[in-house]
Amino acid sequence: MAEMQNTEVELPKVLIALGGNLTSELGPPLTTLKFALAMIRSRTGRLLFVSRFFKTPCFPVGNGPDYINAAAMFDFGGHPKNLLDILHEIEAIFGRRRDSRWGGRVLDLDLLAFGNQISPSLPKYTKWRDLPMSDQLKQAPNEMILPHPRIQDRGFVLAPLIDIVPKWRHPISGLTVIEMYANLPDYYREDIYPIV
Ligand code: PH2
Ligand code: MG
Ligand code: MG
Repeated sequence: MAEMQNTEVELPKVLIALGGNLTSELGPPLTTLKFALAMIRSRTGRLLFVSRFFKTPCFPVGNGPDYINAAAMFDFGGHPKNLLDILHEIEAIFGRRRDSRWGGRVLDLDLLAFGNQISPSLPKYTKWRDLPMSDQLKQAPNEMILPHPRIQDRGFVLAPLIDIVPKWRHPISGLTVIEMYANLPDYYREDIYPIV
């Protein structure tokens, strides 16, 4: 009889970013984010590694109140699109309206990475990653792009990631979270503080 194979399948590791800067029906952003994490845990059935919660200046500066940002990691057995649907449903439950691009929001759940998956293709990923800042305000992809094209550009995403996966490597650049954070211009790291 053939040797039994080890049937334990390693599930893809998922990284998500959480953010909010407006009060929801539940309360201030910190309260909303904590509830959202509990819902993600119950909807995905997975144990989350969760960062501290950081107070971060609104980007672009002057566009609204400070944000609370956090990051989480877990493994997930479904398709990335299933997870994106779950994240969008949770945003909707908390009253998020998906209208204005960089306006304030009660809850923003961004899928940053799904294992090392590149989606829908490397050229499309590269196109969005390299979109000039002036166009980022006007254009948004209408399909899921993985990894999230802005990971390396945002202190408010990288600071929480340092808490949970400092050595995680970007699937395309190969840079670690620490290296991406170090590469940011100083002003993108300013005034980012853990609050709890
Ligand atoms: N999200 C945005 C726009 N600006 N600024 C901060 N500090 N944190 C965010 O999460 C954030 C933002 C759009 O998703
Ligand atoms: Mg976002
Ligand atoms: Mg979003």
